[in-house]
Amino acid sequence: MSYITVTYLTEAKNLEQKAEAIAVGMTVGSWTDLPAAKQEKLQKHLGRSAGATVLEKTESGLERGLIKVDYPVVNFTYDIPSLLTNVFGKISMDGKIRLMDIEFPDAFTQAFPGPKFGIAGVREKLNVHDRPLFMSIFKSCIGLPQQELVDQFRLQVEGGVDLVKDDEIFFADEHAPFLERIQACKDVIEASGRQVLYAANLTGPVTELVDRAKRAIENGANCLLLNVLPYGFDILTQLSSDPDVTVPIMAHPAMAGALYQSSTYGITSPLLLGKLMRLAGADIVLFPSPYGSVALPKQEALDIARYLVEEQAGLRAAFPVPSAGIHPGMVPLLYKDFGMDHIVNAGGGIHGHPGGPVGGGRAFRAAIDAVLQGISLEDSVDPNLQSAIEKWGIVKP
Ligand code: 1AE
Repeated sequence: MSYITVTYLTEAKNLEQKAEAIAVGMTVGSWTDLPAAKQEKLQKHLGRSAGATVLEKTESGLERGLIKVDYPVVNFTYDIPSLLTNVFGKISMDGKIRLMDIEFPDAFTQAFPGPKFGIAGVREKLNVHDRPLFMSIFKSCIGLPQQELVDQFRLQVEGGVDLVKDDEIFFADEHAPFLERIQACKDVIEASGRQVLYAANLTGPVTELVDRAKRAIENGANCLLLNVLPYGFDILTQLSSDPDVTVPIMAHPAMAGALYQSSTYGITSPLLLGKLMRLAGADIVLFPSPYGSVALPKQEALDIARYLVEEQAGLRAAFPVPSAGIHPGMVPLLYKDFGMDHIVNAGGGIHGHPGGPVGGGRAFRAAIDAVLQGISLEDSVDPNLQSAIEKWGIVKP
């Protein structure tokens, strides 16, 4: 029989018994009271404890630690709503319990589309294979007339970015409607002679998102941004598995903090933003870096990136994008921690440069070049990079 193994952090009088209780309660409901004939019928649906590790005794005498529960794969349909409801539905409300990790049998993973493009496909679209990619974030888009937005886009492209993403809060876009700004930004990309991906924010009622994505692509969209958690993981899977959605999907982590911030409740950030985003089909995944604003503990950010790229039953690797508060002086540290296959991403660190978005973009590109050439940022002669260092300094690895 094949099982999905789930690790929880919890507390109880006896952790081993709690694991048994969850294994039965979250699968067949009750066991010892069932007549033998019913037990025989339900045996294949019955969960089992896969062990408990006590980490400490609490002041009130409880055991606090990790428990593992095996859930039979036959209890699931192959989608993330079924997965999360089965392994962390009702019990997420049952006192101190945190979903730490989920291990899948390969056959389960392979039933998901995963990223359609992944790292290799995104690099192919941009024809950039020998350096980390570089992305800028539109800032102050709400209420901006389309022409000003397009001018801002042009400056970002001129600064040397590979990707531009909409601000994720950009929903009310009556001044620069979705399809019109996609067409206008496409014209800017074509005029630049460069290959640039523009991740336009896919918004609207969830039932219309797949159609809106297709219309966007017909109108020249070459990448789409999705606020995955507010909409739900399943719409990401619907988009990535649709043969007509032929562009990379970028996942924004909006609302993730509500789920991962507590050390006692919720879902760990590596599972939420790493494993599940990739399984559901994100090609590019933003998450808080360990150094800037809204920072994550370093090991968590590294674990998110690891889950996005490590071998996983043949799923394509998704691009890690450690984000928030990034400036050019962080590029050596980003490279040391996340390596060649990540996307350097900044909003304020580009637009807030003394030379504007063009200077900001060039400063980042100079920082990336310096790191790849083994030159320290202080020794770079690039004037845009030196202005950035004067403003923000260098964060040493
Ligand atoms: C983790 C999400 C980062 C994000 O969406 C964002 O807008 C960052 O902006 P800056 O680089 O902090 O200005």
